[in-house]
This record gives sequence, structure tokens and C-alpha cells, in this order.
Amino acid sequence: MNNNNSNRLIVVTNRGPYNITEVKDKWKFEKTIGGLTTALLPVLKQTAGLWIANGEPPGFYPHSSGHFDFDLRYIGLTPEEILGYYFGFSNDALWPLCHYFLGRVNFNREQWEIYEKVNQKFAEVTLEEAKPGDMIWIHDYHLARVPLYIRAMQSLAQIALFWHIPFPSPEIYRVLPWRKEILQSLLACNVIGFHIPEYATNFIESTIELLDATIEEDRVCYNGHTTKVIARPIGIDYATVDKEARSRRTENHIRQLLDTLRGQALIVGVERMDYTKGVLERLRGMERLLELHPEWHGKVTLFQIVTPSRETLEAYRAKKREVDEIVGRVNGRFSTDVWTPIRYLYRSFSPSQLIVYYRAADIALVTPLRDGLNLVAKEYVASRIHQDGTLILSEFAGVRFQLPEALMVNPFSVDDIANVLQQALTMPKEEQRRRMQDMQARIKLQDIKWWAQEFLEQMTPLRLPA
Ligand code: GDG
Repeated sequence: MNNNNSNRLIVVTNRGPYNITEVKDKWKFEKTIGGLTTALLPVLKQTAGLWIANGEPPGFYPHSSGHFDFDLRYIGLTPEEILGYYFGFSNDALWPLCHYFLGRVNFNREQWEIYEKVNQKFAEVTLEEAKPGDMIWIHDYHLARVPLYIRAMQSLAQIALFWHIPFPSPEIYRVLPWRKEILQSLLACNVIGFHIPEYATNFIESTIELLDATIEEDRVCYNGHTTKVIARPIGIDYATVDKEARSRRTENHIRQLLDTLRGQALIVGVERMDYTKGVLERLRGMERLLELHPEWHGKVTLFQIVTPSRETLEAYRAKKREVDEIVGRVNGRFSTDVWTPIRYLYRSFSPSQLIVYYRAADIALVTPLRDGLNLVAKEYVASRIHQDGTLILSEFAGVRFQLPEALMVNPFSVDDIANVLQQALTMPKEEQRRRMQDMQARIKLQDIKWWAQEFLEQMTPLRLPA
């Protein structure tokens, strides 16, 4: 429980920042993987607040335990709850819907009811911890019903929510059977944030169309309450990435990696295994490049890192099988005694290992079919300490607005991917530098601290320490 008198930041997320296990009577804390953890850890460290999430073992882990600089409370959910709320309604309904994959959407009333129950549980735990004046910052589509439950129990609560994935156009959104319930809850927030103006506009238009809400400047008015809607793309911890990219350890690992390539150009792709990330299409694009440009045979390698994700869902297991198959096909077609065009790494890496790949790669191929923002693109840019290298970026990633100097590609077009790869492989260093410098300047300025500050400023006098 919080005995501190000052107002504090309470972050509420589905997944916690650490996997906690007991090893020889001692707690072992292992960082979890994903965009949200990467982004929020530095914010929580700075504000010394409280992080509430689903996690095991349930309980309260005070910052005084010395493991981290903030308090942590884990809610233990049952396997049935996780199945219905997380794998079910969150990732088999909302996730595909918001990423415009209507064919993959699976609506199920039982899962919705479990989602409701779990969201209510999150709200109750949050109010057990929150004191008047604390700022409650909820994250993402897993917890869309939490604001309404909190508001019903605590009418003066300060509630913000950041939606990390796309908010689809009203035409897509209104397919959702519980479209009104989700919107009504989001409008119980004081502030709701999206990465880019397009998602904010989609949200506002949906509230007008489905709830008859009214708009006053950047606020949506509904049911006697107003909600401020803002668009701020999440940032990365630029300084930390930059420092790691310059370290001697990174330098040594890059040398070892490049030795294995003997002067070949290196392309890198990094993502969770997810059908939205366009890995399959990208591998086909690589295949097309090798068909169209035999001059690159033996001279270019794609390192495709894929982190296992949501393996309980058949859609994710099926995607992995397809990726395995195409890697085998392309390598079977083009490999020689001394060259393998695609090196496919299906496992997790540490952040510093990822930075080695970013720094070593001449090209980053970031081609999601739809992505809320995309942090990998930013991490690649931040790692380029010599200000060279080329970022190839999907037209359907939210981050395109912050990185317009990237080479844009239509990830659905295999030919476009091949052509843009050819353009990147032949881009003069001077042009690479011009583009990279501009991107770095923006990503450095609009880093994670900037994002958190911009968001928190909308709420209370709560500020990050300088
Ligand atoms: C959601 C939205 C939005 C990846 N593999 C490993 C690893 N990662 C890290 C990357 C990056 C993060 O995970 C992935 O972030 P993305 O933004 O690319 O994608 P999502 O996980 O889908 O994130 C997305 C984000 O939320 C933030 O709002 O940008 O649009 O979908 O940081 O480096 N990290 C480690 N090992 C790996 O193997 N340690």
C-alpha cells in the first residue's frame, strides 16, 4: 500500500516489466520483451511511482526491495481468465480489428464477459492502491474497460489512457459488437492519447457516429464529461541506445559478426512473430530481389530476427510455419557452399545484442502491414552512430510521420520491396547521411522523456524530475 503523501504516477498495464521467478530462495527479475516495456521502464524509473500489471506471483514488490526504483503490484489471473481476456478478446478480436485484419477477427460473448471481469479486477486493485490526487495511467487495448469501472467507483479520479496500436477508421471499428461499451469507457478518461493524428481522428469520428458525442476543440463531450484527445508518438530512450551503440562491447561483437559476412551487405529485420508485422511478405521481397538482381547473389544477407509471441493462438503458430517454409524455400533456391541469403533467428535477444545487429546492418527492413508506431525503426536510427545506413519503412507504420526521410515501401507489394531494396543497396553514402541526420535529430529530441512529459502535462501538476 502507498503510505507516501505526495501524488504519484500509477501505471496500469496488462503485462508487467519483469518475469519474476524464485531461484534458491531469492527472487530473480527478468525483463519482459515488447514495445510497451521498452517504453515505460525509463518513465517509471524516473517517477518512482507504482506499476500494476498481470503477473506471477501475485503480490506487492516495494521499491525498497532494491530490485527496481518503483513499486510493483502483480495481479494473478487464472488460466481461464488469461485465455478469455488476453488470448481471446484482446488478441483474437481487438488486435486484428484495430490492425484492419477483419478476416482474422473472432468475436465471442464468453470471452467478452471474461474481459469485462478482468478489467473490473484491474480497476479494483488500482483503487486499492490509488489515493486522491494520484494520476492513473492505463495502457492499451487490453484494459479498455478499466476507465469506466474506476470512474464508477471514484468519480474524481485522474485517469489517462494511451492506446498503443492503431485506432481504426469508424467504418472498420463499428464492426465490433461491443463498440459502444469500449467507447463509453474510453470517454471516462480525462485524457486519451494515440500515436498519430489519424488514430485520434478515427477515435473522435467513432464517438460522434456511434455515441452522438459532441466536440469542443480537442475534447470529446459525452454524458456530462469531457475527454481530451491528443496525438503524441511514443519515444525511445535515445541516450541509452546511443551509449550502448558506442560501447567497446558492441564494437567487438560487430567485428565478429562482420567477419562471418566477408564484405557482404547486411540487411536486418527484427520483430515479434505476428501476422501484422509482414515478415512473410518481406521474405518474398528478398526472394524477388534475388530473382531480379542476380548481381547480388553472394553479396547480400538478410538477418531476420523473430521473437516468439502469443504462441497459444493458432494464427500465430500458423504464421510461424509459413515463415519457416519460405525461409527454407529461398535458402534452398539460392544458397551456395559459402553463402546463405537469409539467416533466420527465431528466439529472444538482449537489447544490447539487438543493437549489435542494428549497428552492423547497412539496411533495416521495417515492413509491417499495419503498426501503431514501431519502435524498431527508431532503435535502428538511434544506433547509427556514424550517421549512415538506410531505413526502409512501411507506409502503414505510424512512425512514418516522424521519419519521412526513410525509403517508404508498400509492404503488400513484393515488387515494391525488391525495388526499394535495390534503391537502398545502391544509395550513395552522402544521401544516406543526409537522411539519417534528419531522422536522428527528431528521434533524439522526441525521446521517451519528451513523450511522457507531453502526456503527463495534460493531466495534473505532476512533472518528471529534470
Ligand atoms: C506495440 C505496438 C508500438 C523485439 N525483439 C526483441 C526485443 N524486441 C523489442 C524491440 C522493440 C520492441 O520489442 C517492439 O516494439 P514495436 O514497436 O516494434 O512493436 P510491438 O511489440 O508490437 O509494440 C507498436 C509499441 O507498442 C509502443 O507503443 O510502437 O506499434 O504494436 O523495442 O527492440 N527486445 C529484446 N529481445 C528481443 O528478442 N530485448
